[in-house]
Amino acid sequence: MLVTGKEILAKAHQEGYAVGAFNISNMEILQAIIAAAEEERSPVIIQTSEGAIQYAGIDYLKTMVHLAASKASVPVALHLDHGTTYETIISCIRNGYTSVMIDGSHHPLDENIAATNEIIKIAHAVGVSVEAELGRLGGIEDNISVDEKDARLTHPDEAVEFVKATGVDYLAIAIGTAHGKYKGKPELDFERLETIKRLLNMPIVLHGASGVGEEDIKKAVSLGINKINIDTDIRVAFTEGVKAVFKNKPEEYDPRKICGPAREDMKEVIKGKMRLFGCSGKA
Ligand code: TD3
Ligand code: ZN
Repeated sequence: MLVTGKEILAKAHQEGYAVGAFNISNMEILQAIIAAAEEERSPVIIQTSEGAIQYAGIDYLKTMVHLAASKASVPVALHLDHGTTYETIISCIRNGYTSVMIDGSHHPLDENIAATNEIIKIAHAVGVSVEAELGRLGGIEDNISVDEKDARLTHPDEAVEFVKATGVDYLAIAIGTAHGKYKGKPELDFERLETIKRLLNMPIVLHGASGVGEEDIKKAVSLGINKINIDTDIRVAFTEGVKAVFKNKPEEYDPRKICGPAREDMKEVIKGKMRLFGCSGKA
């Protein structure tokens, strides 16, 4: 069934686990995620970036996800990931997304608050949940100073001010993860997470979670992360699956035989994430 992001994440916050938010850009990825959620009896968040909307078309994506959600026996939310333009966000609300992210993290605090509030007023009027982001993702490189680190990562006092001024439903914070493949090992600032969770006492979101070690993910969940965004690990599973098909049979030309095995591989990766995040059995 299709539900709001707030409904899924309020329960995760109360009970102390995280729900996977997986990016889709085609049918096979969506089917892999839904099958994994069904098999794990897990709630799930399906998200599309602005790039995915440009690639597949919002009509295709929303229709596929609405169909999948209506057939699914587990809670499914449809979320806009990293919404940056007013037009895209409003278009998602009109197209039946149940959650949107307004990413004003590159703006100064006051502008981020203003942009977030503009979206919240509209989204909440029609029962759509809102995620915002504070701090800058990108990870901590070896040559970065402590001061620079502190400037990038989410400041706990600013987080309190931001949430008070906006009433956002869940907040994405920067604690040392980065989008895409990691060059070095990510160093997560768990103390910062612990402080922010204690001060805010609301659902907290972790971006750039592909490639983060299992122990670090478990610790982040135990300290209050409730939504975990995964894209790269699924892309890699898809690509490796397709490569394996061609390695065995270079002359293969049936898309079903190329994408089918990759869909199975993605499903297994996603099931593993659900067990790790603690959302298995929570549907
Ligand atoms: O918002 N996203 C997905 C889009 C980022 C493109 O990689 C994430 O936070 C997931 O990040 P990752 O590192 O899993 O791709
Ligand atoms: Zn992200």
